[in-house]
Amino acid sequence: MKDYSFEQYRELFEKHLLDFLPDIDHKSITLYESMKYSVSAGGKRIRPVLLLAACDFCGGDIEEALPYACAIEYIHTYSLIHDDLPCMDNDDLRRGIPTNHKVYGEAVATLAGDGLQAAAFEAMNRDMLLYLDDAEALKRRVCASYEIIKGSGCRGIVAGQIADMEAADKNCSREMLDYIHITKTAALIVAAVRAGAQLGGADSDTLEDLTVYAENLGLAFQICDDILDIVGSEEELGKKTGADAENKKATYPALFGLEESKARLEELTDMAIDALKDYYDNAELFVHLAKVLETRGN
Ligand code: GRG
Repeated sequence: MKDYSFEQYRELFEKHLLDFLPDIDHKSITLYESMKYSVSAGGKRIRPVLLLAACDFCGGDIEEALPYACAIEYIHTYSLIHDDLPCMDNDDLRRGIPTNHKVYGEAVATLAGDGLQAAAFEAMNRDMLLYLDDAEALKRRVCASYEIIKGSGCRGIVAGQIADMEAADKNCSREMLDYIHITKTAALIVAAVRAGAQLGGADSDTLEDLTVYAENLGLAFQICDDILDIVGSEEELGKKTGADAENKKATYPALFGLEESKARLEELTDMAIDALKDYYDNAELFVHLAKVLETRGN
């Protein structure tokens, strides 16, 4: 077990960030440049780090998990590119730089998102092809890729995106808001943790505990994001603030106010940490990450 810090997993990940973007001949260079532009723009890299850390935590080889870590970051980045498009949230700034469509135009940005999603599937499938003769290793990889694809699809971020759009400027129930948060945000965080755990060969109890951790972390993450949209700054976040209110988005602070949102953030953080209490110091990174997140929103 490497038992790295967040920064060490992140550093390893960054070295391989572009490894799984397909070789593209010069005729498609604009597409490649635009994919690379958004992937290389930074971001916290929470999903790939969680994937690598969960793999490590469960006894797996993190080098072998890199195609899946890249895949989940490619999918996350594609979702940000598409979310920023004029037909969606129409944002100009992301990760501290102009959004993809501001630089490359809407059509190329749409294709860059499509290309990144396909690159994610390609990275995972190419890796699986190497293990056709090793049933156990192949099974872990198929399970990991299933988690990632499920989180990125119609039971994950795509469902969340449409629910988020449809709830704007309407009365939204707590149940609907939870559904939006679970699909739009928690699904890919749960996918990262579960995919890493599957790659590491987790037993069913550990997989369940990590899932409870990730579900609570995912919800906390979105509430924190919504709080920061009100109290954070553009420089700190690398994106425009106040956008939720402007777009009349259904958010936790909009429905319940800032104080109740902070209390819910604390409650979810405690539940996330509590899910891993039996693992003591071995779960330090996961506990630390939950606490850092909570502090950002408070
Ligand atoms: C377009 C299919 C599709 C989905 C879009 C990602 C998304 C769904 C919408 C973006 C808006 C938003 C607030 C989504 C919730 C998830 C979230 C908090 C994304 C931002 O993730 P970070 O903070 O971003 O990890 P970085 O840039 O650090 O990677």
